[in-house]
Amino acid sequence: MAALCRLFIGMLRRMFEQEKMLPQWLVERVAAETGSFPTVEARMRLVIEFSQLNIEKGTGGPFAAAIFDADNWRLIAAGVNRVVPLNSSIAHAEMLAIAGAQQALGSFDLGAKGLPRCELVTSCEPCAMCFGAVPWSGVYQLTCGATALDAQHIGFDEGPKHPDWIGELEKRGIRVLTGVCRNEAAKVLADYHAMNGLIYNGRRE
Ligand code: AZG
Ligand code: ZN
Repeated sequence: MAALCRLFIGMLRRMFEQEKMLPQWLVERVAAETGSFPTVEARMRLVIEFSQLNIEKGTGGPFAAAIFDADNWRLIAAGVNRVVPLNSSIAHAEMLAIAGAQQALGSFDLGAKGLPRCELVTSCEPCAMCFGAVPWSGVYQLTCGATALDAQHIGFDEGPKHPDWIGELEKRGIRVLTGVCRNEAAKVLADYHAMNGLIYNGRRE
């Protein structure tokens, strides 16, 4: 009986922790998205919609990312920026999308044998931290919307990234596409700026 209670409490705790990591609206959307997104623009537009919803619903910053199965173009996992609500500087959209896909596929390596090829689609080019996470994630392709300059333009510090970051990823066998629906992605950043959204850089100026 005591063991059963512990199991139940553990399940409840895990459910609660999972809900905190991603907002409930996104958990529900990911579960409901069973369709295929065969064009890069369709995948990016879904991710941009998540970034817009994240600011409208007040659940975090103006960034979103998702992992797609490149064999059938279905959504595997998504993430939105949760730095402020989770009090966590590492809760960037890309990090949460990668972690979610690794949990969903049961592998720390999304490039492992037997898994589908995985594409990381992000509403904005990765910052220095997320750039570092990409080679370790096992994704085969990185697709970006807005540029790092678009994020810097509204005050975000995207960190000291390698000047040839695309070349560094390509050297490791990761294809990189940039500027997909850039204007639509950058508009979310501009909207966030216009509504006086918090710019949560780690250091005071
Ligand atoms: C960020 N840049 C990207 N690409 N994604 C996030 O979640 C960010 N948070 N701050 N800069
Ligand atoms: Zn980042």
